[in-house]
Amino acid sequence: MLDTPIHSIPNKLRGAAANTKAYTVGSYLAERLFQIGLKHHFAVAGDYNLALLDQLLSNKSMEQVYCSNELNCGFSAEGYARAHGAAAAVVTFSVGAISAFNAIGGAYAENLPVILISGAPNTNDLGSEHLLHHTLGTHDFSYQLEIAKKITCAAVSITSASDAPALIDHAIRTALLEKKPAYIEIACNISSALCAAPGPISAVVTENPSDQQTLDAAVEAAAAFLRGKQKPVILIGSKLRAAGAEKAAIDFAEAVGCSVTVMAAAKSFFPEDHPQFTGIYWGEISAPGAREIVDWSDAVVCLGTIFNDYSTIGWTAVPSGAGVLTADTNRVRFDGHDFSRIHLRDFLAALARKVEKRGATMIEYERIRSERRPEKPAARDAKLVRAEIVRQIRPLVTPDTTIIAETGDSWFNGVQLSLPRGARFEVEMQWGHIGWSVPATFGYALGAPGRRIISLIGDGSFQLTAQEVAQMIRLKVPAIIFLINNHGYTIEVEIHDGPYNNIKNWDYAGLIKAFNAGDGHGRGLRATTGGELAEAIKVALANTQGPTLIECVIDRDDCTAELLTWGRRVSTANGRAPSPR
Ligand code: DPX
Ligand code: MG
Repeated sequence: MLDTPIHSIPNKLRGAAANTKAYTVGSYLAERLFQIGLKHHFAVAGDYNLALLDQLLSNKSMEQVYCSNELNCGFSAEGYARAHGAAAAVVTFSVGAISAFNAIGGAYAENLPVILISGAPNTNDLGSEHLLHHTLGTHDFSYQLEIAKKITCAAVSITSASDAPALIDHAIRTALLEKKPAYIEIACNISSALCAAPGPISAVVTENPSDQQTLDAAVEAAAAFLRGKQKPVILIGSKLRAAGAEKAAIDFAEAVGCSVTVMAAAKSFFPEDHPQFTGIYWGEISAPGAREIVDWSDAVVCLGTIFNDYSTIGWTAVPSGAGVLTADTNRVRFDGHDFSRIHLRDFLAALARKVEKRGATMIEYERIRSERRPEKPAARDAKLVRAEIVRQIRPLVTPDTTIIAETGDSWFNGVQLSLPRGARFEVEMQWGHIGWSVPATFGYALGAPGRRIISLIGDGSFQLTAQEVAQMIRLKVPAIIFLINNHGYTIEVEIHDGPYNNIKNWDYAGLIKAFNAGDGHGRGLRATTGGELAEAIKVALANTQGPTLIECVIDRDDCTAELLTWGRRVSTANGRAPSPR
């Protein structure tokens, strides 16, 4: 999260509610979204939400941004939340919301506070004999709320203007505190009804403090635990950002003085130019030295880590045993202890003041570290290969760059890029929805204007959500999209091959002309050699008026070595026989 993340905006800057103004349910919601720092909300129109969209438009401090479909709308908001701390998406009932639910599941898995707002049936139709369009064709309209309850941290249905302020505040507050999505359904005849004015925003954004006694006990016990260890290492996980603990993790790491390894899903959450950064830890496919440092350590301090089948390479790399200390957003566990109701950043800040230096893993790492060998440029007219694409992208990564890496070999290509201080890296590794990166790029770019956005995406993934490039053209978003056309689902080929991994080829570069439709400034270029790629990159860097998509054509089996190793292990894990009951 960049620039002005929600949790760091001082209350006085969040906009005071103008109590003299008359508020409707919709303008109340708009005011709250603005007060929590949103400058945009994403939307797809439908008759159940039109009156609500009008109300949201009445707030001139926020821009309404339109998406091509509701899945993309949800993922655009998800990308915006990554850049900006929170986001909102507005959709119509069922046909819209149920598509958006997929992205909301993603926001849940990725710990991002995305507020999904759905228009809903007129209150006069509830409990009546009326059948309504965009519903299952029964008299029960509650199914959408019931589904939403499963995939959000708070789901409310607003059928009365007088209840609206409390319900809206509850949903937004819970999302911000838990860093999870929330759902607000508003009956279409209620959004323009008058309601109370918003009170102070502090009621929505103020966190509960850590429990001081628990914090003291946890820090005492953790300091004693670390005192008994010679070779601790820190492992950074993707929940660190949601916990707002990135800075606290740096201070803690410097106090301990040990090696710091970072999980792939958390790349960029600890600076890669920091002297204690020891590389990406991903079991067998770790950066050189990182795996050894974790394996040889006698304590692994896991900060916001998520160990799933992918991040552990089919359960082959799970730190376990008495040497593991797990510190999560609100909970710390290790060696017979389990403390809750303490914020990770409070825990790290207090522990940093208590720990003794333990630099053995740094000494060890200095002995075994190997510098990456500079890659040789390919001949300008040689057929394009994957390694040459990565080589040419490296110098584009500046401190103000964000790399957005799609599920597929793009994960492994992206992980290979070194990040200067300030550069960010976004992946959706827990949810892993192919196609996420196109709308997420759109949303991220709006949430972080001024940053250079470089997206890496495979051909198969692009086919799911390609339309959102048209919205980037509409809003003149100058993202650079490297579309790796390897003619299929290569990652799936490596996990388990079959005819289902072949896809219909598209003229990806040519598609941009169709999206421009005469008045856009998107550029679409195809590179089949290193020389063509270098020329295309020059065009992309010069295009400030819209996105540039560079279709990089490579062989179907030209992938990273990491993908091959990872794919074999994941395939073995997937293929385990059922255990006897
Ligand atoms: C699937 C995946 O072309 O990337 O580098 O060629 O693998 P690579 P592509 O974008 O292909 C992606 C493809 C089909 N995963 O290899 S990762 C299964 C899947 C998923 N999400 C959704 N459906 C299927 N991850 C929505
Ligand atoms: Mg592919």
